[in-house]
Amino acid sequence: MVPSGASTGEREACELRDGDKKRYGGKGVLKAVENVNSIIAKEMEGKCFHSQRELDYLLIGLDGTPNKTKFGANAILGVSMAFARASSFSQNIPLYQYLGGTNAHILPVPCMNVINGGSHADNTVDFQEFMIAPHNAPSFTEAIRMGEEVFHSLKSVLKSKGLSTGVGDEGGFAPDLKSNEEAVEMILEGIVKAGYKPGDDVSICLDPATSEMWENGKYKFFKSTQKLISSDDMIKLWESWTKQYPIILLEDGLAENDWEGWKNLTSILGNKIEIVGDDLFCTNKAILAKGIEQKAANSVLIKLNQIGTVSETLETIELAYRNNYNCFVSHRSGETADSFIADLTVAVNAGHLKTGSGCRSERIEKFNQLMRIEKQLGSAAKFAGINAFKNR
Ligand code: 2PG
Ligand code: MG
Repeated sequence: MVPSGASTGEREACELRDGDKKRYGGKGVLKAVENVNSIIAKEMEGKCFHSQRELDYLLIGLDGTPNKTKFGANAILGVSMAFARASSFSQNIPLYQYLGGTNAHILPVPCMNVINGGSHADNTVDFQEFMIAPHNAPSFTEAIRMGEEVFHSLKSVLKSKGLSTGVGDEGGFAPDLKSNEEAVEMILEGIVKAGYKPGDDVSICLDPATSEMWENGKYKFFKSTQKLISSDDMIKLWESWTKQYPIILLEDGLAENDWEGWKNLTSILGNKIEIVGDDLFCTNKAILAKGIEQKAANSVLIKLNQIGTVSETLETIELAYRNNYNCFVSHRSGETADSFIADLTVAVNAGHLKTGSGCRSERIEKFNQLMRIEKQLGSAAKFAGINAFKNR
């Protein structure tokens, strides 16, 4: 199983779709499946692979293109992840231990996307993701309880104001609001109503996904006011939001092609909050290396399907850690029932992940797997808490 995104970065590995408009509106994946069942299967049958890297680099070599356009990263990643699972079974160790070794023990803060906007919902909110981070908990399992309580108290706040409580792509509510600020204010009300203290117990993380707003060198509020603002003004907006609200993490606060802006943003806010590059880096080691050199961020979003193999994902994570960057593990807006990213998060002790809100089983399954891992690790498990975030 491989996921798929709605707001993809330009430099992501290729997701091969059939393009036959008569089937699934062109989104079919018969070609990718055929690539697995014929070409890739033939190369693998009867062979012995001694490591994940041996298999992944065989696949990368067979494809032979820089962006996996021949087989499709969706074909390659499915095989790569299946191999990881099969290896963990054959070695009789849990997947997180196969991927991360003996030191895998940190349970992440679940950053739960409780209000959806942007390309993930048909509402009036421009920014894509408004997340809560329940960090003041003794364990992951308790953090989930806190998050769920806030999610449901937010529902009652919205309901009391006559707003819609239907959900968007990632399971967050998707009401029509008067402004983007109102989304944060509703969440703060929900946190208080659930009996928690904003900032002390539960903080806010944002992914406005501003590559979607980028138009001719400016940012367009494409769903609300249609207003156009400059990169400098967008940075000023984040400065004022971070003063006003308990925000601890900002992902894609600027667009993937606004590199100068990213450098400015990081010089201004990079010692206060976590600045995560998603579309900016696309989990790509070479692009991340450029970002590190240019001081464009202080954290990288990790999505396996942006790069297309388990090994390359682990290489990007290693590069990040060696350069004092954080890694924020992520689902896609189009998710599957697979919980691979739950194990990956513990494997690399990433300390935080985002995988949706408090509903929709494809999101909840990751939380369930993390609770299973926490139980399995027993006294060796450590909940990351607030320290997982840069500058905390
Ligand atoms: C993002 C992701 C996941 P998508 O922008 O971070 O939340 O969205 O999968 O649509 O790219
Ligand atoms: Mg993003």
